[in-house]
Amino acid sequence: MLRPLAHKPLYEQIKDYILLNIQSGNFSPDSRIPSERELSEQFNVSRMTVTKALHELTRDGLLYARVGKGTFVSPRRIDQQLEMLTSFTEDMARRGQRSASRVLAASLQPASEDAAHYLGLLPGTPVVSLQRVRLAEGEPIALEHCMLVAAMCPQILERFDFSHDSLYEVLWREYGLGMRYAEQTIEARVASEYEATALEVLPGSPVLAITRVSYAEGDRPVEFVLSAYRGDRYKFHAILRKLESQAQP
Ligand code: 16G
Repeated sequence: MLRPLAHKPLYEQIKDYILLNIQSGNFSPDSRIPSERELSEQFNVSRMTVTKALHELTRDGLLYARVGKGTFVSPRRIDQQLEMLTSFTEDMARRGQRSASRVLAASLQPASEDAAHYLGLLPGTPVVSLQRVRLAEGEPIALEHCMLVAAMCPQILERFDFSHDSLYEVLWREYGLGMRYAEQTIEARVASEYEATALEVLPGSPVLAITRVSYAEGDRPVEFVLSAYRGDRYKFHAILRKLESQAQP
């Protein structure tokens, strides 16, 4: 089945074979793929060739290895479009996934320098501080620490249970705060021990650290959020358009 004389190296052809099987659903997420020995016998190539193919697919996050158990297909990454302002609950619902949250902390706190700056408050002004692990199909995806201007949503923590309520829905339905736009930065770093425990990954695993400030009508900042999304489960997707006024290259 492999073509030794083709210009594509044999290990690349094995990669293609595995990728095709993943794309067609033949190798489903979290299922074990054939062992190195099976693949080398099937294609009549050396173990080294197969090892190289599996190593590259693992490095690129498409496969993962479990010591003594074999090589498995990675779960698909959640692809979030960057041009739409959505809530976690909406994002998951659009993908047909069940969302939930573990509330780690919820209280009124004096605004830190940073929170005050982004929310347009004086440091020390009360903010609602809500820390949640966001789950998709029961699996932790992100750790979010959200700070809200307390005066805009009185009694929110007493009235709602954010282990199942959607924050954006409550803000809109109960407080008339519809999010109009948000500004966010995304950077890669490794998970702290605290984040790793909450996300159920090894300390030092990659996360996407996101800082978001969301605004309601009248350019009023409502929330300042610091979050860590699992690097192995999340990717962001953006459509980039050239400005009409921009000259062609
Ligand atoms: C998203 C937002 C977060 C917001 C949350 C509300 C990002 C990076 N963050 O996770 O700022 O607080 O949705 O979700 O997208 P909820 O309405 O489901 O509680």
